[in-house]
Amino acid sequence: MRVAFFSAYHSGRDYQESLPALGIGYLMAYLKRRHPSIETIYCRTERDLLAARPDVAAISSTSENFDDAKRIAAEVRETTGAKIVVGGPHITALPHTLPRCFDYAVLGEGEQTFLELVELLESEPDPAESDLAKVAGIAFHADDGRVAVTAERPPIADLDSLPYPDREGLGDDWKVPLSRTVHLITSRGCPYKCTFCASGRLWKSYRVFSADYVIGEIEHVRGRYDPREIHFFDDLFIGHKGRFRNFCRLLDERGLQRSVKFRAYARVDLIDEEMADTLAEHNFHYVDFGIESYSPRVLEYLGKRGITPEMNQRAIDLLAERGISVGVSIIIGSPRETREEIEETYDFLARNRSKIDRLGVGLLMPLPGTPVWEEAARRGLVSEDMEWDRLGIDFESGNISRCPIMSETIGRGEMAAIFKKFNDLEHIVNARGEVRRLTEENLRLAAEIGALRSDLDSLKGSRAVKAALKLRQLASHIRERKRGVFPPRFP
Ligand code: B12
Ligand code: SF4
Repeated sequence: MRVAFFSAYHSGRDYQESLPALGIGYLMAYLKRRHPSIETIYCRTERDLLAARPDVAAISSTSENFDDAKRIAAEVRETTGAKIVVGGPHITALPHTLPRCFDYAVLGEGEQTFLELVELLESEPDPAESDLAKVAGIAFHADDGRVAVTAERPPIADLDSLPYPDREGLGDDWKVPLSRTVHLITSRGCPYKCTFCASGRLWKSYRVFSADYVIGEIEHVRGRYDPREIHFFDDLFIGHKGRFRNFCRLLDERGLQRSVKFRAYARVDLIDEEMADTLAEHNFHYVDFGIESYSPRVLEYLGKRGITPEMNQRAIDLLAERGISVGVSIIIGSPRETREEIEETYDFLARNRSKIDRLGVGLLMPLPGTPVWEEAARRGLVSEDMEWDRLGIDFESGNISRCPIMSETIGRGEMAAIFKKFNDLEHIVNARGEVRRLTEENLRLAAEIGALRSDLDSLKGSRAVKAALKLRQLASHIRERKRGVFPPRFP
C-alpha cells in the first residue's frame, strides 16, 4: 500500500512553506516503524501528489488553506482511485463539516488513529460503517448521508514512545539554509487557553517529550545537518519548568550549547531574572513571545489572564539586557479595543523598537475552535461555508480587505489604515533584526575563516588539505545564505 502525504498551502504566501511539516514527519515515521511494508511518500507540490498515484492521499490543512485542500482533494479523486484522508487543525475543530471530497478525517493527534485507519483500508478498501465506527478519533460519511464522528481518542500518554519525525522523508531541501537552521517540536499543546488561539484546544492536554528524548533528537539532527541554530517551535518551550531544568542540566553535561544557538517561544509571566539568566547561559539567542496589546482590557479579552503591560515590558528588558534577540507578536482589532488603546500599543512598540528584532502584527482572526470564532459566528462575521482564505493576511502587503473585522468600534477602512501603519513598523523592525542577525553571522564566519587561514599557513600535509576543504565549505555556506530567509512564526 502506498500512502502519499501533502500539506496544503497558499501559493501566494511563501512564508507558509518556510518550514517542513513536522506533523506529517511524525505520521510517516510512525507508519514506517509500526507497519514497514506501507510505502510512504511526501509530496511537496500538488503535481507530485497527482503523479504519486497513491492508494491513500493524506492531506494536512489549516483553516486558511482548507479551500486549497478541497480543490486538490477533488483533483486527486478525479485522476486516481485513492482514498482521501484529511487531518490537521481545521477539520479537528469542525469535524461535522467534512466535505464530500474527503473520505475520512483524522481528528487531533494523528499517529495512532491514522495507523488504525490505514490498516483497516489495507484489509478492506471500502470498510463498512460498523468497522469505521470502531476507529476512535475519525469522521466519515455515514450511509444515511450524515457525517459520523467516532469516539474521542485519548491523547498519547508517553510521547517518548514516538519515533523522531521523518525529516529525511520530508526532503532535505526544506532545511532553511540561512545559518543552517533545523526546527523541533518538543511538546504538544499549551497549558493556557487564550481566546484567539487554536493550539491549546487542538491538543486537549499539554504534554512534553522528556529532556532525554529532546537531547537525543538534537544529537540526531546535529549528526545529519550540523545546524548552527535549533529552533524550538513549541507553543511554549519553557512551559514545563521541571523539563526545562533537566534539559539545561543535560545541555551543560554535554556542552551542546557551545556549538549551537537556540530559539524558543515563551510567555512573559514565565520570564523572571532567573529564567532570563538561564536562557542566556544556555545560548537561547532568540526568544519570542506574544505581548498582544498594551491595554489591560484587551489582554483580558484575549484570555491573557494575569498578564499586565508592565510584565510585557519587563520581559523585553530582562532578555534584551542579556543580549538575547527578542521577537514579539501583537494582535489588533479586538471587538471593544479603542483607537487610543491601539495607539498605546503602537507607542509601546515604537518605544521598544531598539530592543525588538522581530515583530509580528496580526489582526484578531477568528480561528475555528476558539471562543473568538464562536463570537464571530454569532455576529455573522464568519460561517462554516465561508471562503477560508479570508482568515489569512498577505503579510508582505498587509492587505486585510477580505478578513473578518472583529472590531465593533473601528470600520474596515480605518482598520486597514491602522494595520498598514503597524505593518510598516513591522517591516522596519524586522529589517533591523535581520541586519543584526547577518552582522553576527558575518562576524562568526570572519572569525572562523581567520582561524582556518592561519591554520593553512602553518600546516602541511593532510591537515592543511582538511583546513582547505573546510574553507571551501564555508564559502559555499556564504553563497547559500544569500537564498535564505529567517523562518518567522505565524505573524
Ligand atoms: C510550526 C508551525 C508552523 C510552521 C510549520 C507549518 C507546518 N506545515 O507544520 C509555519 C511557520 C510554516 C506555519 C505556518 C502556518 N501556520 Co502554523 N503552526 C505551527 C505550530 C506552532 C506547530 C505545528 C506542529 O508542527 N505541530 C506538531 C505536529 C506534531 O502537529 P500537527 O502538525 O498538528 O500534526 C499532527 C495532527 O494535527 C495530525 N495531522 C495533521 N495533519 C494531518 C493530516 C493527516 C492526513 C492526518 C491523518 C493527520 C494529521 O497528526 C499530526 C501528528 O499527531 C502550530 C501550533 C501547534 N502547537 O500545533 C501552528 C498552527 C498549526 N499554525 C496555524 C496557522 C494559522 C498557520 C498559517 C495558516 C499562518 C499563516 N497565516 O500563514 C500557516 C499555514 C502553513 C501550512 N502550510 O499549513 C494555526 C492553525 C489554526 C487553524 N485553525 O488553522 C496553529 C494551530 C497555531 C494557532 N495560531 O492557533 N506554522
Ligand atoms: S497564545 Fe500561546 S500561551 Fe496562549 S494558548 Fe496559544 S500557545 Fe498557549
